[in-house]
Amino acid sequence: MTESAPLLDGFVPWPDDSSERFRALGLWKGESLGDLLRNSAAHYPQNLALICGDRRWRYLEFDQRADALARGLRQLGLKPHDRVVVQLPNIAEFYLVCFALFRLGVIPVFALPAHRRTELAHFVSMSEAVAYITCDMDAAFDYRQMAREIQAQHPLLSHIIVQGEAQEFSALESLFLDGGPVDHITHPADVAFLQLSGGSTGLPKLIPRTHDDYAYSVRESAQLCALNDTSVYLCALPAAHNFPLSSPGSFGVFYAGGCVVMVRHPAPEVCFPLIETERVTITALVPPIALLWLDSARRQPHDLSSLTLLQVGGARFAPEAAKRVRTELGCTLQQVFGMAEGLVNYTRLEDGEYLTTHTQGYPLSPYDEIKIVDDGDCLVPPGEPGHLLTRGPYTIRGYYKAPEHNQRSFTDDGYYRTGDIVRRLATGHLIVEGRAKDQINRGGEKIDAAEVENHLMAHPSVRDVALVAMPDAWLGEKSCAFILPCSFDEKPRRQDLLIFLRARGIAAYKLPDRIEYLPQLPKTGVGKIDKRALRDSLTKTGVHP
Ligand code: OOB
Repeated sequence: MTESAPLLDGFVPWPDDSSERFRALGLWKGESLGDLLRNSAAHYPQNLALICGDRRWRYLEFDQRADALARGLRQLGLKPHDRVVVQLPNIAEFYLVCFALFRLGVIPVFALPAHRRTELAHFVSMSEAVAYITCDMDAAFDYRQMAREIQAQHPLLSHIIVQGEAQEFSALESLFLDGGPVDHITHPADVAFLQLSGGSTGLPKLIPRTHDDYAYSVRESAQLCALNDTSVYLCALPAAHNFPLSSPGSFGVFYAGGCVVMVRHPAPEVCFPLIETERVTITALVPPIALLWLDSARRQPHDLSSLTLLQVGGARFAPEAAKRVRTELGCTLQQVFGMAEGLVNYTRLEDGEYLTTHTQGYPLSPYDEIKIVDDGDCLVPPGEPGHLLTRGPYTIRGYYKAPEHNQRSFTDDGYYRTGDIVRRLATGHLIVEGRAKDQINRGGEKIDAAEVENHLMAHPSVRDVALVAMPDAWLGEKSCAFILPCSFDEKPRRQDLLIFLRARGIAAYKLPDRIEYLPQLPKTGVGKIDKRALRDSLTKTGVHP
């Protein structure tokens, strides 16, 4: 640990008095995320830590493999504060890469498997990454080809490391070097990794999470969910997302000495047999997958009795569906309303049925501060809906290298403007009522409307465009693009627009689910596109805003 080394450039730390307070209260313990695995390897060396396909690793072996990879990555030339974009499917190597990088003080930038060329290129350039770690193929997509295209545009990207058939790139398997434990060279107050924000301003921002703050949220979440060394967690959502990573997620399970079972797809056909054979006790899903599980539960032959806790979060879970969890899956439901920027709210295991099915819980930590305010930042009366602002021991004080954006996203006294509209019950539980940010929540996958609009505007036949959310029974929300074509008689065909968007290299979930053409887009009094009128027009018959 190098106490005096400067923290990552571009990171906005907590003010000194807050940091001192969090340390004095014992919330920030001065441990790095690399220690999290090291400690469990010391306490539970022979406990099963990870199951991935045929591979079953005990803690000792897991820890040693992480060290071996750290040595190889160090030999390759990676050094503290270097940034490395990591894009892996749900495979065991994902965690090895995480812990190896944490131990080196190298900073992973977590991309999701669905991200494509333009998004990856943006993460690489924003973080000035020196390396990209990915896999050969997944879901019939060749990540190596994408790596070639990105590297051609980004000469600073010196290393491409591929799990599987590496072709001309460095094979991840070749980077495991035997030797003793790797010393932690990170300062716990420093940035451990960069997460991606859902975004609402055109381009995703990077979220710097420190060892201290993240470890705190992991430990507290593990305790809140009563994890212990017999817990078995099914990681069915993309492993790098904050929910399955830390709420309490895999890291919470590693902290508690339990076992993580990785699965590449959250479909019931894949997950139910694993729940039965591995005696899974807890998992986390987004609402559309939870619905799929509920619909399949009755007609499947597998024994799901080991499952005691189903966490659902990332998007609104309808109370009618929430009520079915206990009866149809036979386990406790926990709603989780969190954000990669920090704050996570949970319904508690001891909450009654109403609170569990109708609310999104309350903050993890008694030191989370929340305010519910009107458009002028004044507190709303108790029980009324308003904008949710928050600050606390694990909520960031600024995005990475984004000073202008930070002016808008944070108050002067450090509260993060979540963009969510919530209401607080007398019990303290929050209900998410809506959203003020220009984002579409497609079953937990966040779509930045401005980002997709920018891509569509690049099409020569599009004069103007607005992307809005439309209700969907399955996903909660889908996206609809309203297009003002340059010539109404020569409208671009829907199929051509989708081909155009795909060719621009963006994740498939961002492609509009529906496209409508209008001779003009409705405007508000100040001349902005009236998205509310467009959204309303979708819920009425016909489209005549
Ligand atoms: C989680 O994190 P992100 O960063 O992908 O998305 C955060 C946003 C929130 O601001 C809110 O708009 C929405 O997703 N959201 C929910 C929700 N959970 C998240 N909206 C309604 N109900 C919920 N339960 O999505 C995330 C991070 C950690 C734990 C869980 C979810």
